[in-house]
Amino acid sequence: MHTKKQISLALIGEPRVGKTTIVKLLDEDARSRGTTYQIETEDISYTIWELQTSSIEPQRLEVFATSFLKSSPTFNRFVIIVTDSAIEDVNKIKYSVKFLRRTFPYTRLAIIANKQDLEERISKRRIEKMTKLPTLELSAIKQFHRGRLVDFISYLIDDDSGLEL
Ligand SMILES: Nc1nc2c(ncn2[C@@H]2O[C@H](COP(=O)(O)OP(=O)(O)OP(=O)(O)O)[C@@H](O)[C@H]2O)c(=O)[nH]1
Ligand SMILES: [Mg+2]
Repeated sequence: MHTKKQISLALIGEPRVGKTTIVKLLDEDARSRGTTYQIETEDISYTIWELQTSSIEPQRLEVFATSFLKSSPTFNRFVIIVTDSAIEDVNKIKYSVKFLRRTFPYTRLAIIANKQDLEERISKRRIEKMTKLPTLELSAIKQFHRGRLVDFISYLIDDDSGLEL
């Protein structure tokens, strides 16, 4: 029997940084199932979680972390910190990384430096130097950036993402 690989991605970040726009860039028809989106490809079933950091109360984060960790196989889950790449938000990341590492053990972390089309954005190079985490520069409102996002996901999951199109 052919079983699909299950991948879970959590997009975590401050309000309005572009988390939902990123999901829609991947698949404009992504089906929302309450707090998650589902994207099906031929070989992979993606569950994408969105979590707004400013609404994190310890208790809510605990609920989120518990269900995220429980519902995803250890080596197939990823936490992606989304930033709008403005200095104020990027400065918060160093702290969030430490915190997220503790909250999501054995989970690969990465960063999406979104809104690169706007003025005064922090570069991938600076963010990677600061966090030691793989970082993607993106403008999620630009349809032609979809390929970069798909490539980044393939790189993270170390496989063909099946999301080309
Ligand atoms: N200029 C620019 N605007 C963007 C980009 N990505 C998203 N936006 C805009 O930013 C706003 C917020 O985007 P959302 O995707 O709703 O952000 P979110 O992180 O899901 O927000 P919450 O769910 O409220 O936490 C929208 O008006 C988007 O069109 C980008 O790369 N560049
Ligand atoms: Mg949203």
